[in-house]
Amino acid sequence: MSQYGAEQIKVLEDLEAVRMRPGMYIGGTGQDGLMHLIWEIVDNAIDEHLAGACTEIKVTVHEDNRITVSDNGRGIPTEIHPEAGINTVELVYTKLHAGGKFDTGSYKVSGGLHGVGASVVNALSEFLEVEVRRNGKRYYQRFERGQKACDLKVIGEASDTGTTVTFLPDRQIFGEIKYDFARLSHRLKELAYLNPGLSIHLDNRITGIQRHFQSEGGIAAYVKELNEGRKPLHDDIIYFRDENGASGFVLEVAMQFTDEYDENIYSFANVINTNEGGTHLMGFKTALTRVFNEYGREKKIIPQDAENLDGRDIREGLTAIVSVKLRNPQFEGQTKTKLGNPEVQERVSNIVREQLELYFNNNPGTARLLLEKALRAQEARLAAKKARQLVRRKGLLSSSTLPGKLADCAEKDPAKCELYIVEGDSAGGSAKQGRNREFQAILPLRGKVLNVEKAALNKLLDNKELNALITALGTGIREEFDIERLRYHKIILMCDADIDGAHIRTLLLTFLFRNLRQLIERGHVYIAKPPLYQVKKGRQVLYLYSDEELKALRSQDGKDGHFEVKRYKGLGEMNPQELWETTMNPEKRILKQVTISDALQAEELFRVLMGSEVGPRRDFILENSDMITNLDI
Ligand code: TSJ
Repeated sequence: MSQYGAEQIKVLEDLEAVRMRPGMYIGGTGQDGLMHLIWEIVDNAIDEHLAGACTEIKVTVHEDNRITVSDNGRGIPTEIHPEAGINTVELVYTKLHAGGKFDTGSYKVSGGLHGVGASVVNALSEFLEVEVRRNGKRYYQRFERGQKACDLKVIGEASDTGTTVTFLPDRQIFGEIKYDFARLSHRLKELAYLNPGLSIHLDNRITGIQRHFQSEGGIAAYVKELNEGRKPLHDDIIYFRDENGASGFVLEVAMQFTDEYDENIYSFANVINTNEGGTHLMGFKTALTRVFNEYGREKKIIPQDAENLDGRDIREGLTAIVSVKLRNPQFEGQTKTKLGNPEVQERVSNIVREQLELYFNNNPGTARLLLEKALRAQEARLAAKKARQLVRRKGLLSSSTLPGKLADCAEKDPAKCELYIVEGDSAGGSAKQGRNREFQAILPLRGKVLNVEKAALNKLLDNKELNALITALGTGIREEFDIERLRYHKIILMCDADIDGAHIRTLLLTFLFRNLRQLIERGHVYIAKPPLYQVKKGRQVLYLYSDEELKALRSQDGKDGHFEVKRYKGLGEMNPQELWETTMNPEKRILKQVTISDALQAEELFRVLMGSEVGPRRDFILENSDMITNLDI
């Protein structure tokens, strides 16, 4: 009894800690935090699938923002937990990190911010209800803001087994609740590819979109989809899987080379996207480089006197997925998305070497083609390097040929300089007048021109607008990219807050992602957030950046509501002074730093928007309906 009391106090303390500092547990209380709540719950169902006990997962977004996640697994054990003295369901929901306690040796998805435990979701939800179907019975328990609202009870009979969880994120913590539907369906689709055979349903009652994700083809099918719209250099997807019975280590690789220049390698550990890479990715890359060079030398495809191929030469145009499953993943890095387990590198490297050698021996035609492509890439890289050295030596790196549209700044130290890329000539004009010309440069890009030509990204290099951008940045692109020559350390995309603006932003991000990726990786790229509303209250002028702020203002000032609200339709409507005040003044402006995962998403959106299939495009537009409502139809 006294032990139970102490246990209860600990639970309340934990709850309090989570509610006091939600960011520590779920990374924030914005979109990211909301997404974490969903993944935390979904991951539990995925774990059940990885344990071989669940084939179907259903996610429902209700009109009132409740989320339901349901699986057909074994059902959370309802028995009294021997150590804790309470039923296991309650344990899972009230004890921090309770997950591992009754782990059965499956591949827990407990990486990074995921795996903080269902109790964290519970603590941050207005309410959370669990239904467990098990032992022929339906059990039910409810919690409110993390605290038990009733004991686990039997509410009926069950003919199947499974777990259903429904929760409503707490508005006290998250404020207005707005899910990122594009992200939600992207990740569920990814999970379906990473777990072949698993059936995942998404029923979004807010948008009215229902989707079913299921792939028998797994990551090979994923690579195929990623390469849609590109020209593959070989028809087949190179695929292999290796499972080690003793350690339970699983490696899966799917890859295909295209005639593009960029490399797209996605790596996963226990189905978590390891954005920052890690030992599995290192192992893959070193093996790839080694096999290409060894095979190329052996077959005399690489000339005797030629340098070894560099990894970058080989990976040009490669789309690949490297997925590992292991028992004790260590996640490191800034966003906990880098796999740290040291033993993994050699394991992966050995398997990839063996399998790729096998593939090359069985497909000598493809092997030769890929090696010749890599040799051409090497040639181009070496030529570019030589040209650059030549130019350097001659001291011809002056900015004499900067584009005419660029209004450059006075400051010469790149670390202090900012480049605003502005949609449209009229907004560009206001920005030029409103800026601080000491350190802010303006490059207006005509959105229409970009939009017309967006169908063929390769052709973008012939596009005048983008050429001006490349010249202004100073770094060159792809193989010639040289970060040392970057002329501005902040590159700020300033687009209208409507769907056209979103289009252009997507296009620009995709362009940067494919051609100047380091700019994003190193955190040089930002998105400016212009205000949506101007509010005049007598002499006072306020700028509001979201509908929530407007709503808050209206409810606050409801009574003396004597104000004029103006909705900005675009940047062009702001005069130079306003633009400076709201969007360019470093003291007041809101900038969002673009992460590589933003860019990845933009890349995918781009493919969806430009792709040949109409269905996904329509779904995307519906899933981003908050942008649509901003349109003046
Ligand atoms: F954690 C949770 F509550 F958030 C949650 C758990 C949410 C959802 C949607 C599903 C689940 C969940 C848990 N689905 N299936 C399970 N399975 C178990 O907890 C379980 C069942 C049986 C055994 C066993 O050893 O017999 C072990 C486990 C871990």
